[in-house]
Amino acid sequence: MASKPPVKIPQRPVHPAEKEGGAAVVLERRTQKTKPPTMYQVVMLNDDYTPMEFVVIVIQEFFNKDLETATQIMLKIHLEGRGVCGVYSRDVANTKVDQVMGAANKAGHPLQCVAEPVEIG
Ligand code: TYC
Repeated sequence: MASKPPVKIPQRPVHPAEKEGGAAVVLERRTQKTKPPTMYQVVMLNDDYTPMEFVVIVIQEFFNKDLETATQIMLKIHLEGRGVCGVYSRDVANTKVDQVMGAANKAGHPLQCVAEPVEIG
């Protein structure tokens, strides 16, 4: 039976200074770690024309809320003028806005929603 070729074990990269017998280069850990990405809240706005039922369906469908939670969010928007439907990375938040606006336009409702950065600290 033919013998298997030797297995190559990956070696850590060696700095040329080490090979020369010189001191290895030591990188110090940065004190400031990479900051987490800005998150975006998708805020839905009140208007006088979009039916409450439509808003509840949209919140359930695009923000994965159950009927009770969606109804609470809709009522908050209705009473206070605006309400947060969810918090996401920038791309996901913008996609949610597009989905909501697309569904509202298709149904002929003036429903508006926006993505805004979440303040931290
Ligand atoms: N104010 C609307 C009405 O009375 C309901 C509504 C709620 C509309 C939330 C938009 O984001 C909204 N039919």
